[in-house]
Amino acid sequence: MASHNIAVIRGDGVGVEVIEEGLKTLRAAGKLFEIDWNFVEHPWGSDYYFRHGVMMPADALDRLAESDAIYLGAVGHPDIQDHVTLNGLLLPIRRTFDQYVCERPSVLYPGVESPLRDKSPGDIDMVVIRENTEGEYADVGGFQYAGFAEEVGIQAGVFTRRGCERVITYAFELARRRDRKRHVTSITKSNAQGYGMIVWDRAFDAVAARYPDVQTQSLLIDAACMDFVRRPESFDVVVASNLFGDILTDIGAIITGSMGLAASGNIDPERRFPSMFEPVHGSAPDIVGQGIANPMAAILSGGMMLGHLGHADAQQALERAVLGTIEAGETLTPDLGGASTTEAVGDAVIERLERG
Ligand code: GGG
Repeated sequence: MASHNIAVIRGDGVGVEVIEEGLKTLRAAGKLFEIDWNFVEHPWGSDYYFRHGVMMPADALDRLAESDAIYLGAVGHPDIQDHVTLNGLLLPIRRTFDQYVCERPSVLYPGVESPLRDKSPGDIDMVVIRENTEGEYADVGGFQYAGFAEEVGIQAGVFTRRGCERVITYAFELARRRDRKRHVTSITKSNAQGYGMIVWDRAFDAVAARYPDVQTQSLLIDAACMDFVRRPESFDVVVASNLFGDILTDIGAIITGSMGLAASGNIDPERRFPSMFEPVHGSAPDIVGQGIANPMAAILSGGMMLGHLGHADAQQALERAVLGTIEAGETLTPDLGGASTTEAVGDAVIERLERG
């Protein structure tokens, strides 16, 4: 029997609610596929911040380092500025554990209606690979005359050739593994950002030359936003910087029906450190406590964690159970047009999983 230590950070808002369902489904998958889970819960996030003035304790990263993977809900609270929650928890984890790949699939599943006209299941099936440790999210910059009328904020984007090449290489390997269109799109803005994005473009060209069997295109971020809406079927694997990837994956989530279906993995491909799996959505304070958040993104993120830990069969079974629940259309949360609760959706997925 395989055994895994998983650090669980439910975090804030609906993160707490959807992770409950994610854990339920992982336990059910564990029974079916002989996986012994040791879930270690860490009560970090905004409530912890209100009590201690920090999002997580000083030794948090050391404690997380002992785990095989991290399962995260969401961070964000209306009474705390978002840069505090992000820089206090999410970003240090991604950087410390060199989770330089953020893998975010966008798939239009059968039974889900896209807001785009004439898009059928299968028409949209892409994966955005977001650079996750540098770029526009680099913690480099500063203020001068902070708080005064003359205040200045400098925000540097950091694009290293090594950082760009390694994430782009991951995208090409994924295009080969998917073996769908064998196509990689690079997202750039080197017409306006003539340093960092030039390094990105050079890295892309250098990596592409090593993969003659993979077709490529390079799109400016503005054109890419347009094409995600206009012809999403043209994409297979998309590789983008930290900020561009973040923006594109919200579009990817919404054209495939709901933020509540968008799963993600923050991955250290070299497996030196724990990778972290989380729904793309945030803490959704507008619906917290109502029991109506869609847990499917958290469940599918748990599925990605299963795959990462070597349980492809369990991942596929869990995905089939989620897709079956969507297609049946009986137990869905309001974002997908249903009237069911978060808990009922978790139960429905488990029932299907156990039925096989
Ligand atoms: N579950 C993910 C989450 O809480 N996201 C909050 C957020 O704002 N993330 C920004 C980012 O991933 O860059």
